[in-house]
Amino acid sequence: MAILEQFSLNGKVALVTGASYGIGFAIAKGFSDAGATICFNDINQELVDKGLAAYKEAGITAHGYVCDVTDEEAVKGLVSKIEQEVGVIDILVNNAGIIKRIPMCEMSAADFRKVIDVDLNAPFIVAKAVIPSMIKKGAGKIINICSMMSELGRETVSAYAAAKGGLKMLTRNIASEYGEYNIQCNGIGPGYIETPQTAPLRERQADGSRHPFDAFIIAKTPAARWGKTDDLVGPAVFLASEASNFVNGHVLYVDGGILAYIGKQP
Ligand code: NAP
Ligand code: GCO
Repeated sequence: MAILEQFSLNGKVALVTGASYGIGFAIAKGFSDAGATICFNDINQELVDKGLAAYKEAGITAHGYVCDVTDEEAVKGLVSKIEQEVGVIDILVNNAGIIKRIPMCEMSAADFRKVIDVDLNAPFIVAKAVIPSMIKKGAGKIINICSMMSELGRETVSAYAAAKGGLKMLTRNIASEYGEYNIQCNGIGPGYIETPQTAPLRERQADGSRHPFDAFIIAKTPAARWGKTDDLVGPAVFLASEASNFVNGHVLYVDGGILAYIGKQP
């Protein structure tokens, strides 16, 4: 197969969760540019409508569904609807996620559980729903959106770090358990990316100066900038395509070098 053909997603059906905007939307758009048919879900009709309008504006006919990824019955219904209306899901991206920035000793167990539910239990639930058809088809790609917090800790994100660290291990376990069926499960670990999720960390100060966390991230990142959602598209297409057929259980960090760097010397 010619080298560029290996990266083609022609004829593939992709489901990207929580992909009305942000990282999920950028990845889905990249998949469509590479030839895939796009299915996405989001938590409510308003977000799905917003997503459908954004895909339409980008010239993409996407299939949008309302589905809470923490609800196992709803996820089973979503997957069987997509199989009937569009086809068997060849590529799953577990992108939907939430974060709660609360110091650990002030965080309720209910809030901790909520983050684990969306960021760790849900990828398990959605992967479990798509794997049987992938096995029957003899191929499948699962990409879990991990984080810097799959490797690093920081103040206020205990639940998120626990979930994303767990997601890294779920990725390795899916690869271990289903690799023999030609299913590849890998992670993408984005660095600090400009999306609404990180907007509070980039808010300008009253005097117009950078938010201290914003300045901290620029100093911590060898690329000296925040990532853009488009920075994740090439890596995602690679992990969704036949070019990565022998890459399994890997987390590809797309972080401008953060994990390689000890930080600026004083
Ligand atoms: P985001 O706000 O996390 O977008 C995720 C989408 O998932 C939103 O549309 C959200 O809806 C939806 N969602 C939340 N709970 C859901 C549920 N139970 N069922 C279905 N959909 C649900 O924005 P993002 O920054 O693009 O993040 C995407 C993924 O990348 C997340 O997993 C995040 O943790 C991860 N990530 C982000 C960064 C970054 O710097 N931005 C870095 C590393 C990893 P709502 O709008 O209602 O919340
Ligand atoms: C935070 C951020 C991060 C990023 C991302 C890093 O508060 O530290 O929100 O967790 O969103 O996941 O990779």
